[in-house]
Amino acid sequence: MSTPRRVLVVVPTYNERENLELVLGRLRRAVPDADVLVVDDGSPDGTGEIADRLAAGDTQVQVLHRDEKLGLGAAYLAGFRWGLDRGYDALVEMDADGSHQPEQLPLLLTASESADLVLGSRWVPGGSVVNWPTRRRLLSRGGNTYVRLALGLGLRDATGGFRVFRRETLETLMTEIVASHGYCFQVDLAWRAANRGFHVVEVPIEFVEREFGTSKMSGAIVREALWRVTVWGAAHRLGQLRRIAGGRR
Ligand SMILES: Nc1nc2c(ncn2[C@@H]2O[C@H](COP(=O)(O)OP(=O)(O)O)[C@@H](O)[C@H]2O)c(=O)[nH]1
Ligand SMILES: [Mg+2]
Repeated sequence: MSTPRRVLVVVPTYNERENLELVLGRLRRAVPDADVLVVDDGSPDGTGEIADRLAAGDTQVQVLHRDEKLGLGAAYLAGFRWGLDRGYDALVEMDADGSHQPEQLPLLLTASESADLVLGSRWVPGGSVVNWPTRRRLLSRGGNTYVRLALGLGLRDATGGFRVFRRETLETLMTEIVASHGYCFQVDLAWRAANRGFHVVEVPIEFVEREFGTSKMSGAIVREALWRVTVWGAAHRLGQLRRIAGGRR
């Protein structure tokens, strides 16, 4: 690609006091040209103030404060809107807890030069997970298998959140209302992108479980993902049946 792309890394935070400065430091060293937007949902532990301090010392770091915890999906949509309005060419999703290693982002960005959406993938050859308890490993593998079977989606890791979207991909996907609040937002966008015929590529990553702070994954988040994927899957299969019955295929 000849003209340099403007890249925005959107980093959602909720109670990431011990992690944010560390991970932003790594990110700024690994991809110095990229701008960063921290989207904080009013973290009670003061993460928002830490983000403000970091932004005050670095013109490439900005902060979007939201009043309350409205979920990962809503935080990302707000961050994407912010980035699209400011003309960024590529928008990146990355966790604030160090699980997504900023040093691997250049590989994802390179892949995104010839793809509409790049997924950092734990479950393709070369991908891995470090220090995850068996419960989380099973949840991720099981969740991804269910997504593949229910939706007929040929992706190995549709639930991950280390991604690069080309601007045009998001512009299209965001013309529809994205209703998912929790982590199922990730499946939602990957599924919509694939359905729309966008070129989706998986790049192996090493996912490292956080050292500090706690996960915000909850039973409610898993339940939302389960029922939404089931409903999408049923609608998808019904559509296929209708097409067969209508003799169009
Ligand atoms: N702004 C915002 N960030 C969130 C919310 N829920 C989770 N996060 C952030 O999303 C990222 C992934 O969350 P995490 O709890 O590590 O999930 P896990 O890796 O699946 O255990 C982290 O950077 C969290 O701080 C939310 O409701 N709002
Ligand atoms: Mg995490």
